[in-house]
Amino acid sequence: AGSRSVGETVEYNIVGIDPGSGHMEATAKALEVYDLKDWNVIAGNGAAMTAALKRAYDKEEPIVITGWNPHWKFLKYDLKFLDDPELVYGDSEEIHSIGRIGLQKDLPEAYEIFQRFKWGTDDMSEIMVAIEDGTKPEKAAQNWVDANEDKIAEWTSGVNKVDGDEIKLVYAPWDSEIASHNMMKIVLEDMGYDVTLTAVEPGPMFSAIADGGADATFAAWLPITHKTYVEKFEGKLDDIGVNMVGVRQGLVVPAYMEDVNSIEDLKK
Ligand code: PBE
Repeated sequence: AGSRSVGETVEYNIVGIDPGSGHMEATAKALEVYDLKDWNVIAGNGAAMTAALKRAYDKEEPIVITGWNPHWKFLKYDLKFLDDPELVYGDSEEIHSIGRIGLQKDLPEAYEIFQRFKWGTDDMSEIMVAIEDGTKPEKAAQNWVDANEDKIAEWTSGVNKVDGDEIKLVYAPWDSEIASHNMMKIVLEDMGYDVTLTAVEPGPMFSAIADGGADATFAAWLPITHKTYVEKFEGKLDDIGVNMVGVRQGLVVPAYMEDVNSIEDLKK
């Protein structure tokens, strides 16, 4: 294998995820910016991507995926982000909580909680790993909630409970967002809300908030990942605040691919 290029060893394929995700848009751009003409990005979804990663990893075969952190794959496998000197995938990203216009007026208690909502990458990872290990998302989220009363009190203390007010949360079912939305569903239910959780594709996730069909999402990765959506719906989304800092997306390979450390190395 020594004389083969990285591209040859993986048939010039990058294993991507769902078509509307920020990952896919950024990766299409990366192929242009780094002049990777021979390369393709295979669309799929998060589960197909992690299945392909597991197959390759178990045999110590090369693979290039679109990846993000927090994600359980970084705890289960020894992986690395490829350097991105042109910052196509951004540097460090943040996850924002986004509401529909009018949410603060209509559901002020929930809005107050969303303004204060902030947690760490370790918190989200804990729920993600439990789910990957076979715990149901609702149960994994409940376990985290039960173990983190102090943290949740920072978001909810002094906020009045409500009596069955309906609230609709919407999210794209990436592993990270399955964790956060199941967690927030429980927090809101404990505050008296009747919560509907709906998983949709990324485009409909943003359009549902923009047209008022859904109340909030905690899945907006910015400033780069979901820039296009936020610009498309400018003026129709309420950017409530940052719920997590220090998150990252990019191209990811197993650490055993020792000669591949930068996206530029894919050209060799
Ligand atoms: N992700 C995880 C999403 C955002 C959250 C990086 C896979 C994406 O749109 O690419």
